Amino acid sequence: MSSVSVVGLGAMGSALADALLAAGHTTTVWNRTPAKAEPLVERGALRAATVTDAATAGEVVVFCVLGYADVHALVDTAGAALSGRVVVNLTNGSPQEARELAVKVRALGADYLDGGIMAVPPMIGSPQALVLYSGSTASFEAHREVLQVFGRAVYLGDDPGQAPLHDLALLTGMYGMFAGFLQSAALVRSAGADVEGFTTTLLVPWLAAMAGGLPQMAAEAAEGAYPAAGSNLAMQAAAVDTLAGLGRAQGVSTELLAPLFALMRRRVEDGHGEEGLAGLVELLHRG
Ligand code: FVH
Repeated sequence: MSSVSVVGLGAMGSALADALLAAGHTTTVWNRTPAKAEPLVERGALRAATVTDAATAGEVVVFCVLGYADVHALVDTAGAALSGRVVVNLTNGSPQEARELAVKVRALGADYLDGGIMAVPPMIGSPQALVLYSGSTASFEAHREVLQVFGRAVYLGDDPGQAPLHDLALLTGMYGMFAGFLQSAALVRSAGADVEGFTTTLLVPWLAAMAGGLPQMAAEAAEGAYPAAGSNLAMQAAAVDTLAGLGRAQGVSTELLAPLFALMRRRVEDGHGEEGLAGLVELLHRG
């Protein structure tokens, strides 16, 4: 069992501390607004009076606050008390912010791991929760058991920026899926049809089937070569004109997917109509 401190007891920090307590780890907690520590103390957590005390108490010090500016201020306050500790920062931010914080933490004599939580607070501690880590390999290996308390722990290498980069890339994929759902739900509702039935019996299985093609598209994007497997881009670009037309006819805005359709047309105009859809990566990232 390890001694772990959790700094920041919002919805997520409280869930993390709860999971540590449930797993039997000695858990010290600190929050700017002290009252939020109460329920955790009642369940067996130790209360730190200051963030410096929290840093002193834990071999592993987890930060989960609103933003990086807050983490910087807290790390500055704890200062030398972090020496010899492993700082695990689970606050959302950018790859660059993670790298800059890692430099500051290492200068204090601590190790740094950045983490991206792919879960909402009620999922923490369940097999459905995924947490991405990057930074110190030795610290990830040494504290793997603690980190697995939060959910499936996936390590992405020693560059601290990799966890936030992959976190943001996963969120990007998720929002793309939500965009498709919102547009199709609006279309179905505009026709007076059953949105819930459509979603459950048709859309979810359809998206699952289409997701099966993503590994092949990923291989093409990695290679930079886009052979069309049945559905070339010229055909798809023509079909999206029909989609946009249906939206207009039904009084449904087409603004959500319009940028994607514009990219498809541009790629065809650039002479890549015989290729597959994954070729749009070339317009988004000019390597
Ligand atoms: N909740 C979620 O679904 C997502 C899942 C993915 C990861 N995010 C990120 O986790 C960070 C914390 O999110 P949270 O849900 O715990 O957020 P809140 O419930 O709003 O709690 C915020 C805590 O941050 C403390 N805090 C804010 N500013 C400061 C500061 N200047 N100094 C010290 N602490 C600060 C706040 O303290 P208080 O207001 O209670 O005094 C809360 O403990 C976040 O990066 C998400 O993006 C969550």
